Amino acid sequence: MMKSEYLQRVYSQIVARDPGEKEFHQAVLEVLESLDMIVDKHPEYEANGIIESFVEPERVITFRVPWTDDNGRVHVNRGYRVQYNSAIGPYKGGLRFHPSVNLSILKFLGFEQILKNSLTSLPIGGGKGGSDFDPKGKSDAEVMRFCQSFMTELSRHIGQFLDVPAGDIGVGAREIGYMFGQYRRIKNQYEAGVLTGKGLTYGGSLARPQATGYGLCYFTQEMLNCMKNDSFAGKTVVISGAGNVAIYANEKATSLGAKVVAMCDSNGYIHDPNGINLDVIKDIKLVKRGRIKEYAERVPGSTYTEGCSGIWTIPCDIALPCATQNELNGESAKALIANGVMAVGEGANMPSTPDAVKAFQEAGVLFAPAKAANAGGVATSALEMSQNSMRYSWTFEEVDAKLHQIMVNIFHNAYDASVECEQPGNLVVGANVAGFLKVATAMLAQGVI
Ligand code: NDP
Ligand code: 2IT
Repeated sequence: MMKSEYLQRVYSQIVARDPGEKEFHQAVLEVLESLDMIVDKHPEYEANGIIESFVEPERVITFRVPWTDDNGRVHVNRGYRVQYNSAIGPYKGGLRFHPSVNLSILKFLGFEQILKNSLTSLPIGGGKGGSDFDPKGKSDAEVMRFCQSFMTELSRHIGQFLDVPAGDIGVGAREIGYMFGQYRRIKNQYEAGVLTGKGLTYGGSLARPQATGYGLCYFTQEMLNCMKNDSFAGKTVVISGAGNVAIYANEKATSLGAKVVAMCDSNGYIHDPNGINLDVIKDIKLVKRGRIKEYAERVPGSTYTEGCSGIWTIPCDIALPCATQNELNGESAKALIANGVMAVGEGANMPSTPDAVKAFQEAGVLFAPAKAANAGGVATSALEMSQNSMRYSWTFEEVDAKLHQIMVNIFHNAYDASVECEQPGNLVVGANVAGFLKVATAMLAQGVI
């Protein structure tokens, strides 16, 4: 808990106002604990209600999403967009389609997105949205009808200068394509910069699909290099998830000389001591939209285990949780530490529970928090917006080089802020403080709005 009475009061207020939003409370508490290091030096925050404004979304939109399945049955899902903070740029952040989606999850994601987007150094505010729609087992035509219905309502609330959604869990190139088509039809204008993660033929950026996973590895590599004079070369890596972030984290870690021995989906995990054959994973997940279990049937020497948490009992040097929030708890952290893990890089948003983070920090494990380590995806989304504005496109190498430089800069900004807060190497504090200072300065400059 925070020492500052001001921060305690703000935290008590959000818990009282939004009881039951446990993921949101968790994300806010971590940030306020970090701000405890600086808030006394900035009396202007309290005088101007900056932290109260910072934790309260500028706008929350919820709406009905009716759609018809292939048998003619009508389903009604709930759609959301949390427009959290636009002090430094238009709201920016992904859309998540998953049955677990609720306001608490989207508020935690939108809140973290403000700080993440600030860390990228690019002019983007924070937002998040999605639906409790489950794309699993749906036909392409069903997904298309859902996306069209979702965008029919969302289109009133977004725009290239207002709010720019992208992908997240359950939303990839297919969904972005259907949503862009519907937006273009409704608006009768080609507004490429309204969504990012688009296909290459209609305004997408090269390297955006790879960006989150690659960026995670660039950040982790810089952290290993600067804090332990080490690298990915020769290391054993465990990656949870088998989606967009996990697949490209595997690709980059492998190209940096590591061996990735385990991955998972929400049903279970595979262990391949010889190093995972990523072509097989891509075929199962990206081409066939199948289950990871199939890997063990196709690759001799590998095994499949039902259930996810056991993945963290596999010995590794580097762990990259890339599936979902709170997937790595205190017990899993202890297992990783007992097996000698040296670094953890968060590809997913808030994948480690607070007790897991504490355990890693107390054990001296290098810890790269999500809002810094996975910022490469949204940073490259902002580069997609730049290319759309210029009506131009950069080569893969140009985008990748910018992404690499952005991740290196984020590491150093977070590290330097941790030193200024007298907690050198605590990148949780460093990322929260560095991300916050820019947003707070922009909010102060713009008055009480
Ligand atoms: P995808 O939908 O492509 O993949 C998600 C993966 O995580 C799947 O393998 C999925 O398994 C697994 N997963 C999802 N929910 C659970 C669960 N409850 N338990 C176990 N496994 C689960 O999503 P992304 O790769 O895009 O996103 C992964 C994480 O990265 C999320 O936390 C997201 O917020 C974060 N992120 C994404 C960015 C992006 O650009 N896409 C940018 C920054 C962060 P299954 O298929 O069985 O559901
Ligand atoms: O969590 C995230 O940063 C994302 N899902 C990417 C958001 C974006 O706008 O590219």
